[in-house]
Amino acid sequence: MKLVAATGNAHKLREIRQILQGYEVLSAAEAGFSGEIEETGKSFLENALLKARAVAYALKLPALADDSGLSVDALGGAPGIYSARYSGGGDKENRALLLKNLSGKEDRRAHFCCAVALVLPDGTEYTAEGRTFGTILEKERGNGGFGYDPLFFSEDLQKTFAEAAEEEKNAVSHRGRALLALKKQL
Ligand code: ITT
Repeated sequence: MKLVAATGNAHKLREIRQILQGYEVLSAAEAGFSGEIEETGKSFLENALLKARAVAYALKLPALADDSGLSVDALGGAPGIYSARYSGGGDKENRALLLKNLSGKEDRRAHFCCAVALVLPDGTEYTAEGRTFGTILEKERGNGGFGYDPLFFSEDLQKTFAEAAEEEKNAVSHRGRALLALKKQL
């Protein structure tokens, strides 16, 4: 099956391609999509659907979107759906703000959430969600991954996602679990 990944995030695209081996996954740019999609949804699922629909209908090809983020217990679930835009800067600034907002807090529990949506040009929609649990360290560890990975100590792996090999992360990650659940429906 050929599908377009409705994402502008190159790290996500790389993980989606590794997880969905056997599928031909084109980037939105490769498929000729250059539009901007405003993420106005109130949940991961709403935003994933919004992105997948925009690309599927514009290109008339099956489109897969991922909306994801980090929820920190002691911060009432923040940054949540605003994870990418948390600090107004990039990944590094987002991690610095997270550490600042958690300074002095004992409860470091957190989880990543991922909603995926696959929309076909005829309007058929498939969705799935995945989660993965861990804690937020006080200092970064590891050079792999992206986003909050160097601070996220995975309960499953007993190391940070940035210290894990790509296949190790994908086997337990929110994205890996969401895409596996989606694949089962196809
Ligand atoms: P697209 O909307 O174009 O797909 P985006 O990066 O804006 O790209 P989101 O709105 O879904 O995507 O925001 C996801 C953010 O959540 C991402 O930028 C990271 O900060 C964080 N995040 C999601 N999955 C992650 C992962 O596996 N590891 C680390 N951080 C992650």
